[in-house]
Formats: sequence, C-alpha cells, structure tokens
Amino acid sequence: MGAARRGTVVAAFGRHYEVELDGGGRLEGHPRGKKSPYACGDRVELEIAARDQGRILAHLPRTSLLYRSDAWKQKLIAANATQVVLVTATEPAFSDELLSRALAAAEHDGLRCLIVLNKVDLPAGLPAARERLAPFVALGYPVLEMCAREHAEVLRPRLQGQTTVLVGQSGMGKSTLINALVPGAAAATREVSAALDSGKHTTTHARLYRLDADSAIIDSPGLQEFGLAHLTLGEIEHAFLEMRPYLGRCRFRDCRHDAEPGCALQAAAEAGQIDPRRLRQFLMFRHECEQARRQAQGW
Ligand SMILES: Nc1nc2c(ncn2[C@@H]2O[C@H](COP(=O)(O)OP(=O)(O)OP(=O)(O)O)[C@@H](O)[C@H]2O)c(=O)[nH]1
Ligand SMILES: [Mg+2]
Ligand SMILES: [Zn+2]
Repeated sequence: MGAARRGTVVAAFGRHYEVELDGGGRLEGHPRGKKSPYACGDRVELEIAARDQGRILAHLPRTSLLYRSDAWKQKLIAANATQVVLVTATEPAFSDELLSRALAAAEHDGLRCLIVLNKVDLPAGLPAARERLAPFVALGYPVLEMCAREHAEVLRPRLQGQTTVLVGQSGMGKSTLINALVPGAAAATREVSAALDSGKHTTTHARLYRLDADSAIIDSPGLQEFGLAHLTLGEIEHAFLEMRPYLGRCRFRDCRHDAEPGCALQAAAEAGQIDPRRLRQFLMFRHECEQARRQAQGW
C-alpha cells in the first residue's frame, strides 16, 4: 500500500478520473465504492495502487459546486471554481434564457460572473447579440466583447488568481479560448455546422488547465439545458439580482408575483425597473422547480 497523496481532479470520465497530484505527476484515479461523486476541480486524497493508478480514499471539502439538475438527477459541471465565464457569441445565436439559468446557478453558488461576447469579428449577428445582452449589462454584469481566434489575451487579466469555469452553449468558442490561452492544451474544436450536423458537442467532458501557479481554467461541454431543480423558490428569487430590493414588499406575504394585487415585482416591471423578460423567466424557472419537486415526490 502506497502513502496517501492529495490531488485535483482535472478530468472526470464518469467511473474514473484524471488526477493531478500536488507536487507533480498525474494518475488515473478510481473511486473505492460504487459511487463516483467527483467533479472536475474536486480535491481528493488517494493512495497509489500501481504506476499511473490510484484509489480515491477521501473527498476533500469543496468551496463551491456548479451544477444543474432536474427532478431526477444532477449534472456536475465544476467544483471549487471561483468564477464563471458565460461564453456567448455573435453566431450561432445564443439563448438569453439559458444565460439567465447559468447566472442564477452561479449567483446561488456565490461565484463571480463575467459574460463574454465572442466572435465580434463576425459582425452580422453583433447588433442582435448586444440587444440580447443589454438587460444583463443593465444589471451590472460585466460583458467582454472579444474575438477568441485573434485576441484571446484580453481575457487573461480577468482570469488572474481565479479558478474559472467556461460555460455556454455548443459552438460559442469555449475550447477555442482554452487553446489560445493555454499553451499545448490541444482541446478539440469544430466548425459549428459540422458539430450541429453530428448533433454532438465537440467537448465531451470538463477539463481543468493550469494558467499559472494560482490561476486555472476549466473547459466544459456545451449546454442545451440548465435545470435549476436544486434551488428553492426563495433561492431563485435571490438569484435574480434585480428582484432582491423588492422581495418582501408585496401586499401579500405569500405573493406569487404572478397576478396578485399589490405585487411589488409586477409593479417594478410595469415601471420599467425590472426587465419584463427577466420577470417571465423568473416565473418560468419557479414553475419548473415546483414541478420538479412534485415529480421527485411522485405526484
Ligand atoms: N470567427 C470566429 N470563429 C470563432 C471564434 N472563436 C471560435 N470560433 C469558431 O467557432 C467554432 C466552435 O468553437 P469551439 O471552440 O469548438 O466551441 P465550444 O464552445 O468549445 O463548443 P462545444 O465544445 O461543443 O461546447 C469553431 O469553428 C471555432 O473556430 C472567433 O472569435 N471568431
Ligand atoms: Mg468545446
Ligand atoms: Zn409579488
């Protein structure tokens, strides 16, 4: 039996993991039992079982866990991240609803958020993309317009000292960013048309790359959906930053912010203080969460 070592899960393949050992070296880590609850970025303790092979003995505490969920299961995205970069692009068109979902999950987890608008070298979709991002700019989320193919360096200062996870839909350019920022990364990228034809995402699992001694970046597979079943209704309210000042101000304490008289959120939307689209998304997410809870309980 070898001595226990600590390391970081840099890639999660379901039943086994690529683990980077503290102090150098990599090995294939296997969980001891049937469960494999680890995500990219997780810290673990393991024993070296053979050359290049290790058995995971312990799961070290997490500082954060970004994930999505429906009534039945959770999909882990990354552990111990400090920042989420939400990657959108001028083309293909991105969904602002998915962006709101990912932001809600990140806010819930207390992560810093930065929105990237990539592919500004393709100007045809630029006005529509800016318009779709305007409500998020108004909320104070920083938006960095860039071209990953030519000027990825503009992102680097924002990554300093952070463990950043890139999330977004397929084809936005996440892996292109990784390749531009991490020498030797060689992450697979693919023409969007080819990717859409195959119906598959180019990146199939999350992977962590070191940028320097105290910065890392995680590439993740493109998202088509982002369920928030793990958030309570109150948590969803708080994950929408613009709702916070109005919470508790409705006439009825159990106001559903739908069509109740004296609803502070509806009044704020009518007065132009809350984007009506975001309020509709909020009501939609809440409805989904209630449904997921019912499904999970079997009624
Ligand atoms: N014109 C232009 N194309 C870009 C830019 N960044 C990425 N692309 C292209 O967009 C396509 C998709 O890029 P990827 O990096 O594979 O996208 P991804 O977000 O990693 O996609 P998934 O792994 O499927 O989630 C590739 O053909 C890239 O070359 C950019 O700044 N400008
Ligand atoms: Mg990719
Ligand atoms: Zn209300």
